Amino acid sequence: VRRPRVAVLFGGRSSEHAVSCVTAAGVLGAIDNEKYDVIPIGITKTGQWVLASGDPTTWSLSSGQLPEVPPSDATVSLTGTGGTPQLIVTAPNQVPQELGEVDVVFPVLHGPFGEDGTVQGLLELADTRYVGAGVLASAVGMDKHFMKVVFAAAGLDVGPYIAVTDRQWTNDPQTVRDSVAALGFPVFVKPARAGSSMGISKVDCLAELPAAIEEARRHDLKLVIEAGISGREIECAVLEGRGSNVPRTSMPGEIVVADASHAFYDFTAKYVQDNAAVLSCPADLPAEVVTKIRDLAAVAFDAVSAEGLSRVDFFYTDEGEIIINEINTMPGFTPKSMYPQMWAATGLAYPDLIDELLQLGLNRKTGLR
Ligand code: G1L
Repeated sequence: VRRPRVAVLFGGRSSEHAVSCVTAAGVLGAIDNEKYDVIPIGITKTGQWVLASGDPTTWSLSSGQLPEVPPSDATVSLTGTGGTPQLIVTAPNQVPQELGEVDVVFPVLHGPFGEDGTVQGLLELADTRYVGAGVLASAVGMDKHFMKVVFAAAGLDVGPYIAVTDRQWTNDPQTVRDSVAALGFPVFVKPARAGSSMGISKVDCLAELPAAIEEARRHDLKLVIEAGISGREIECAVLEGRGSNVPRTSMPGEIVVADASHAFYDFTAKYVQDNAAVLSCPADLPAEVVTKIRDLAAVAFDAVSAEGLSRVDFFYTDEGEIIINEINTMPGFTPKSMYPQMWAATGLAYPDLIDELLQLGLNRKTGLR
């Protein structure tokens, strides 16, 4: 029997193109090539799908430059055939080249057109199995408003917040201001749907609100405004169970912000300034709190019907409350990222984690779920 064919899909029309490339370098470097037939597929910044074979370190940060998928005159496409998804390369004036069937896609794509369910929908249409959350869970995981609605309905403690639509801010800003004042300060103003921590500001008084709202609205016209919660930032990694088993959870980790100039764990801390925020895993917590957080992480995973993997982020307050902040269905995934680090601290190394995800993807049911 032939080895399962894995297409790693990365790059893309996102401001975080380079993050995706660097992540793909990590994944490509850790997949067992004896066990899987790996086809790297890059998506250029303008959206062209191209073959990205060759040395995976091309996509790493080692060159000192931000990696980028270069355009090519050969375009890759994925076609549904009613059961066996095929990869085809087409170039001008050439006979289309068939790369053959794809058994599973590993989508390493950020933000809009990547982790919001759109790529997942494309893969569904082409009858293609893939790693990670499906269309709905991806879309819910991308929308901080609907995420909270779903979490609250599942009995999770989401903390005080309001959602602000374009229409509300345009037609009735006074009601928005009143609702924010009722939350108390500080508040955090966030685009409802945006990659990473983009467009987020901390607001300490009403006078600062309009500028924060306009900044967030550059990323999305729907916003969430959350009451600031003072507490420790605790994260937990969730991995779908094998077969019909319940989700597996890692030891919780704690985000320790080393550099005080970062008011909160922001984009720079995550991707640029490696030392600004560090993960301490396992977090120093009482055993019963660890158990509670792991249980809540699994509840959050199931609440959005996640598949494959998710990172669930909480606040643990001085009063002992565990408040859910968000779920990330496509968490940072380089070997140094929080999600793989939490699994490593729980006894599952990066290459084994990737193997586990590929197996879950290969065993995915297409169509009816
Ligand atoms: F395929 C998985 F496993 F579902 C997967 C895909 C993508 C896990 C994690 C990621 N992460 C990312 O793509 C990113 C958030 C690093 C952006 Cl590139």
